[in-house]
Amino acid sequence: MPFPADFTWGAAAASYQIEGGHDADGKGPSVWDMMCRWEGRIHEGHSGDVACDHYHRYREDVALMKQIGLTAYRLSLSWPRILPEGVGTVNEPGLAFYDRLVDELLGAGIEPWVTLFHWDFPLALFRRGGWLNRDSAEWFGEYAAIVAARLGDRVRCWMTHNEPQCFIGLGHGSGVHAPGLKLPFSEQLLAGHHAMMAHGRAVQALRQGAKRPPRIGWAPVGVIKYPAGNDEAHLEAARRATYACTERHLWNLTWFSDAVLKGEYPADALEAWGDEAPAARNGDMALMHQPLDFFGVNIYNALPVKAADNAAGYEEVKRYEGFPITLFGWPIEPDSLYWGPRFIHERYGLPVVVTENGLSNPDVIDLDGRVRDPQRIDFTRRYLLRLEDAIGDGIPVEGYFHWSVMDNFEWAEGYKHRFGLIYVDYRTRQRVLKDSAHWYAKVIAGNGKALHEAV
Ligand code: GCO
Repeated sequence: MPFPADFTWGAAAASYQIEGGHDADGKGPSVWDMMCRWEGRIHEGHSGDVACDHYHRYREDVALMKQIGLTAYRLSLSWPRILPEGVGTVNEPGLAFYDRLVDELLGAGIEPWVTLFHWDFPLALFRRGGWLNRDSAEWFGEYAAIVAARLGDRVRCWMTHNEPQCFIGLGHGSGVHAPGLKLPFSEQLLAGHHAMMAHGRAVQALRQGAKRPPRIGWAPVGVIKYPAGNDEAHLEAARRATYACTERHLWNLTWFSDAVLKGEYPADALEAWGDEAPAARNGDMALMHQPLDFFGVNIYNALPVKAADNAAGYEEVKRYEGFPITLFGWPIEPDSLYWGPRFIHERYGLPVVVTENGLSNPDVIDLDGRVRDPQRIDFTRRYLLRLEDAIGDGIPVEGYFHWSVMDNFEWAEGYKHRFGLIYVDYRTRQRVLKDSAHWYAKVIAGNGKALHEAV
């Protein structure tokens, strides 16, 4: 049975999506608090003001996590809850919340995996230019140092940024996410450049300030291509396509990852994007390029490609009509959890942790009070079986975090989508363990054995 004995079986969530308490106990506003007050930007005017009210109900939530048997929980910290102005004066009650949460998790035998930035950027710093300001690297470093000093005696596993492709591309390009900017490509790349320097500063701060020797990674989107056929030519085509970075957008694997893991931007992108690429000053790339302990990656799907007789050497394959999709419309592609970790490990050499994977499903509480979500069970089973294949083929995969531990605020989509193992009734904030949570509990208890048993 290939899952290693110490495999991490987790679930994930993010501060703005579940906490609520948007102005509780001295918290400052984030760009998401701003965006949610911007008319017409969020589905039906929803906001994360209360969300799952996890800020007040974290004890109940940790108890539910324990019931599922999670060995780890991936949370993110709200930067403006800790530093209302983003820098300067620390909001002690905000920091104390994370203290209590970490203690509660450890008391339940659940290892906290902490993400420093999952998109709730302090509004005060946005007004000073946000990621477009080169000083943002120092701001983020200051925040990371405060967190390391406070939580670093108990937290061992850290991630810096969640999905730079999204908070830059959607936040500063398409404007669909906060802060809602539609900047020219060159400005998006500049913001991303500073965010990667911020990543570097944060890694340094964690290594300097954390008492427990930290294990540090990050959590970008895995933009993955997989071979549409079995032979070597298609495999090589998929590898090339996964590593390619020439199209003028941020939906690629290598632009940010090469910077962080190799200390250079990919040559094909620099050639294709020319003057639009940021002019790195002396030391910028070295700062981004800090040693990491694992490559965390969020993988939901992937795109099939095949070998082709063209300049690129590959082309996308159209999916068949009626191809399975989730409520979000995202294709169900279990192969992504095989090829994603494999191609990432081949390029960057680090052990891989799947920091997010899951689906949006139209779950309801049935008349008898149960939440039956066979689609989530089937989806997760298919994906995890492919992850197991990757491990079987020698790819070091150390953990898997289901997105999400509970239904939550899905950004511009508001509460339309339910990704949770735990159902949340937003009228009452009542929680119900879905059938998938009970099934996942069995998977965890047997270290993956249940994946091979009929559901
Ligand atoms: C992400 C997002 C999550 C989303 C999830 C589903 O990291 O993409 O961080 O916050 O809720 O991916 O879209």
